[in-house]
Amino acid sequence: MPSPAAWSDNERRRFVDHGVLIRRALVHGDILSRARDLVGGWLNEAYDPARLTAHTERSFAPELEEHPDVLALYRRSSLMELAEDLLRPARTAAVTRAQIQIRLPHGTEQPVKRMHVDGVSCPHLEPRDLRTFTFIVGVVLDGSATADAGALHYVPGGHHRMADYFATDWVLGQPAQTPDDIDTQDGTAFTAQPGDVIVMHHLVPHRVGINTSSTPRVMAYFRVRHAQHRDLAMAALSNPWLEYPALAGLARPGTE
Ligand SMILES: O=C(O)CCC(=O)C(=O)O
Repeated sequence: MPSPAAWSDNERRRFVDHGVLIRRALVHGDILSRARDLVGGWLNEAYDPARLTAHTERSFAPELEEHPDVLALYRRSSLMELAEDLLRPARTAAVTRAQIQIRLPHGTEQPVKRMHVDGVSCPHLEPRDLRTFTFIVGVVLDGSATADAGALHYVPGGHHRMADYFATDWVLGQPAQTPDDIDTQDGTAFTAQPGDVIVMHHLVPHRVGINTSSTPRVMAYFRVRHAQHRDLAMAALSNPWLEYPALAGLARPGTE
């Protein structure tokens, strides 16, 4: 049984191969319910439908991004320790804000998100802006039990393909977010219950679709950066293990 705040050798190897790790029911009790109630309250009382596209591109409930009860999902569960463990012996930069993403029940004109890698060629950024990070941690707060209920879909192992793409076919400033062979994939749905957690390498392409259920799917995301990410960001696009000193040796020869 792995320690709740450390990754087992098998999990590390799986992260190197698939770029994704999942821990079920990692966040629970008051930590989960306080954050869920805060976001639920915002959705009922403060959400302005005129801002749907902006919220979908950036974050819902921007007023709550730095709220202690939202940050507690990361800081007061074992997530912060797990995040630090993945980069050890490198240090992580402090995580000071959350992104809240809600997929509203079908019938709302919410834009879908095609396959992309965060912070590169985003529609809401200047093409030459890079807003990358090392990996993302997502916590399900509500909904998302099935694939068509607005689940996050990711391409397992897609970080290898994206690193190759960034090394060979891509230039900073171009509008295309992913190569065609990634863009046309459905991806694997992160079918999950509240409290389940996904840890995903920054280079893993992902998308979200419509939510055909009657319940909003609510997730809180935390972007984790290597302490020197600003200097490493460009090179890390084509070298997935540059920021993970302990994982570089586990990568399969020829995949990077
Ligand atoms: O809604 C989600 O779960 C994912 C959103 C997403 O891919 C993003 O904000 O870049």
